[in-house]
Amino acid sequence: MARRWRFAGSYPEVKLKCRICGSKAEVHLRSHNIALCREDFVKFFERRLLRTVRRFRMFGHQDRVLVAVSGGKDSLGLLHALKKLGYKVAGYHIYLDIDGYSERSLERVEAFARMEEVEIRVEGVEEALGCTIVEASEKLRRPICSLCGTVKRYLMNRAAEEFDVLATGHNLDDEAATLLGNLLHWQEGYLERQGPVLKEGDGFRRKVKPLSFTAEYETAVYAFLEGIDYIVEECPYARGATSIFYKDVLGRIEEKMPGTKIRFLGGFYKFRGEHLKPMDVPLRLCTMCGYPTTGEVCNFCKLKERLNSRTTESEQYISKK
Ligand code: Q46
Ligand code: ZN
Repeated sequence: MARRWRFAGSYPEVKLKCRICGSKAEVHLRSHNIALCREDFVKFFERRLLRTVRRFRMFGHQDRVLVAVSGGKDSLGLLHALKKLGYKVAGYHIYLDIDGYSERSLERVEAFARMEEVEIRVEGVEEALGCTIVEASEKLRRPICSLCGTVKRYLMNRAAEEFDVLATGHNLDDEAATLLGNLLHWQEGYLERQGPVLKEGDGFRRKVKPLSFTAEYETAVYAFLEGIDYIVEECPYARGATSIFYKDVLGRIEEKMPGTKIRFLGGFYKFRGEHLKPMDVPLRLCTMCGYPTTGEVCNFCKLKERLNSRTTESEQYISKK
């Protein structure tokens, strides 16, 4: 679903001046109660990103950071900004093979890699799983997004092995919507783990979300101003997702009370740091692939096994006929 982003300049009645330099403002950030010109907005965006990285000790200039990129504004904007700020970055894209959406995403990712001269590794789900996500969902009659989540998590963790940190483009709107969902359903385990940093350990690399305090509107404006050609459409399976409903609800609250999202999430992180301790779940190595897991076999290998047994069952059925 394509969204339209509003710039202050698109309202003839709004004559705002940049808080920093006094020239004509083009970006109005109601949640921060400031208006900025293009150049100062870009600086503001990058400064806050840097502050978030440092405040949560996400990584340093000596670390190699793998940025997971979908082809959208958040992840490409993050990779671009981190590179500009002098971090050692590379991108990682998972080709999902979904309708025409995946081709269009890959085109954007490849064009970005050429233009920015940054390495972006591409991995296809089909090679890793033996079939596409859509085929897996049809064969196992399971919701596509839950399979997709399992596969993406596994592949990302595996790809991050050669790096120090794995960064994703989750923004303030994503994180606030996740928090709302976790609170509404009182998902204690998820609440304990929801944060801008997931510590490394037992074979997993540290996972970080440097855009946790940056609104989706701001990443869209940044990507536009920095000339990033990103994919605007969302995955067709995202339509009707509960997370989008939560984002809309929070968006309406934000309209009435600017700054609510940032206070909601920031307040939770503070509370979590003081009162919630994520439980230490002992991990062992998957007996099939050797990757860390809580059980004997990891979810990805279980999925592969189920798909293989389905294929064998249908082959037997056909050969009997
Ligand atoms: S989970 Fe579902 Fe997303 Fe995968 S199938 Fe598309 S909407 S891409 S974040
Ligand atoms: Zn495994």
